[in-house]
Amino acid sequence: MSADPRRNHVAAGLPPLSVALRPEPDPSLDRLTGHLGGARIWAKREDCNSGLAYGGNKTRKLEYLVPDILEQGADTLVSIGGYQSNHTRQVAALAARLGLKAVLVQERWVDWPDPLNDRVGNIMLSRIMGAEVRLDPSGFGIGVKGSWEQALEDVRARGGTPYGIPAGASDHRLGGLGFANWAFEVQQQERELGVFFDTVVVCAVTGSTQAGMIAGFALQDRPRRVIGIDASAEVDATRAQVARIARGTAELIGLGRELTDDEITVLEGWAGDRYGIPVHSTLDAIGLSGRLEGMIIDPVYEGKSMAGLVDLVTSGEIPRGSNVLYAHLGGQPALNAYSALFTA
Ligand code: 5PA
Repeated sequence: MSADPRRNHVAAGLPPLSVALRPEPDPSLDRLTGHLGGARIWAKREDCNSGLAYGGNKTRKLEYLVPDILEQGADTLVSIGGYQSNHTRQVAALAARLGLKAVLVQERWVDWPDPLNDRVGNIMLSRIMGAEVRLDPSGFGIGVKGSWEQALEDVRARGGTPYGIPAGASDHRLGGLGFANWAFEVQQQERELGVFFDTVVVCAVTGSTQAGMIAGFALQDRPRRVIGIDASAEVDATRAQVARIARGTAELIGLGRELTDDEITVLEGWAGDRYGIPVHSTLDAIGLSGRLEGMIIDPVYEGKSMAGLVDLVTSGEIPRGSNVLYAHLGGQPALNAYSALFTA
């Protein structure tokens, strides 16, 4: 047995840092289902999946990076996102929990006029947790950024050992594993609930959330649709990234066959023109979830994927007899940077 209890966890085949809360909230969204009058809607609530700084989809992804972080003897996690990145907030929380430092490059991904955009919500939480926050004027982009490479270099130059975590923990060999495991958790919940979710709706931006799900579900016997809703307004880049990460994750978990193109569905139509800027359908979806279910969703990600779900269910594209699982991936702290939207 290692002196480090997290390593023993890994040896026992458990996530190295188990931060998930169980049992989860009641997954049925009956009032929303009744209102839309079509398929039955359920939600798996990643917004309340952890006690670690409000949780969210990054909590699951990062759990699976911990062995590698420890193995490499890193002392500083280095990551990147927008000012209101949920991901970097989770990196700050993980660093705090592991006793490491965090350097976060926070770029101006969204041209949003709220004057407290770089002060409240996620970025404030990261500062509270002790992260070094570097504001950078660069715009949105999910690729590797020079500012992030510079931050890694700076940590090395001051004698530290950085561990680089790309945007959304996605373009990382292990980035899809958290949600591949999610697919098996869903299967377990289905047994308990006596239901089969034939359709899953999930927001996609850096891609490893949907990609992990696709790979995980592909290992199961019964096929289902995993519909990604692009929230980046750059659907081709999103789709390519989801496909690449899904294939890499499938190989890692031993699928033993190549994923086909029709297993990778990323739809556009609800992102508006730009990442991070809500449109009418986003605000309608936020209002519907709040008023009918007391379920809070944000204007950057979940408001857009919920708008997609509403349209797909209303139009019958997801048919009436379906059980559709909405993956609520968190993100509410960013609402604080969008207060101007909700004054009435
Ligand atoms: C994010 C991402 P993927 O990036 O894995 O596709 O997930 C999209 C997504 N919902 C959906 C919420 C609440 C999210 O935070 N957020 C990023 C961030 O920096 O926070 C990676 C972009």
